[in-house]
Amino acid sequence: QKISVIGLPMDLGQARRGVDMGPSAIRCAEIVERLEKLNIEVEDLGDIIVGRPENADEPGTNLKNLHLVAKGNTQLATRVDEIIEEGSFPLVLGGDHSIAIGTLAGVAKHYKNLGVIWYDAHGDLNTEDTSPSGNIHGMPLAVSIGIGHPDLINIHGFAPKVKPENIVIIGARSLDEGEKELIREKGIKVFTMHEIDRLGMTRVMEECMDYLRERTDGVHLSLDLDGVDPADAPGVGTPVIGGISYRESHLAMEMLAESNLITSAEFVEVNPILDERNKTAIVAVALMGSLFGEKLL
Ligand code: DIR
Ligand code: MN
Ligand code: MN
Ligand code: MN
Repeated sequence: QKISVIGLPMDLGQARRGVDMGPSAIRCAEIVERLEKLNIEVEDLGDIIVGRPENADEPGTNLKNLHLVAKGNTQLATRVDEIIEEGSFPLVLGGDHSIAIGTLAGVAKHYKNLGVIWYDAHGDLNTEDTSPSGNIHGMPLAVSIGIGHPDLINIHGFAPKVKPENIVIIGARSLDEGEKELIREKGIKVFTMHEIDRLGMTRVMEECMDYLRERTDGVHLSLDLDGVDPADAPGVGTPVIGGISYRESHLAMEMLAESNLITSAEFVEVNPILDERNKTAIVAVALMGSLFGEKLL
């Protein structure tokens, strides 16, 4: 199968500038070459152009940069939709995690029961009312289940994109109060760091995949590099200690590769300005290699 790489170099969903250079850093770490070595056909569609904000505050909302975030995601949804239409696998490079709004909009059109693996230190389940920051990168999962600003939830012309019971969050260790309530209310499945410590990554992934296999007809992997421990992935805007190790992440990706469950993926929040010699992009590319079937022997 063919993989189509597309970047959305947007940093407007959060407060740390520089994550718009994520797609470039990931290409510098040779994502295309890495996947081609696996005898996969890869096309790089380049990046979507994002405008610059004229002023950060938008009238009538405390969502930061709402207009431009919605615009970038609307374009991304169309491109991702086209990629799947052509029978290719969309691999989306961020950008901050707000870009998952567009990815999921484009992907979800093609599935009745899309599953989502949300690999992240955070829940990204905030709304305008519960968000402590006003940053849209803390909201994309809520938006995808149809909760949030109409300009975001209706992107690509339908809502919701995903059913709450088709979502699995892995690696959570920083959840806001409103997010915890939503998780309980909607019955979203979460493997926090506690479960990863207690059960081990192997069992967590087995349970995750068993859960999704019986209820979904496609699974999107949304991997926020801050899910990985900051010792291994320091180049992120909102690092949280006590995360998933590089080895555990590598194992998780290899298990996903073996399962053949994943039908689309995105890697987000790589910020080269905050990084150490592009380490986080290199980790992202290594994880993508494993996800697409790389093996040592
Ligand atoms: C926080 C941070 N929960 C917020 N979220 C992050 O601003 O909503 N998500 N960093 O990845
Ligand atoms: Mn996130
Ligand atoms: Mn995060
Ligand atoms: Mn390995």
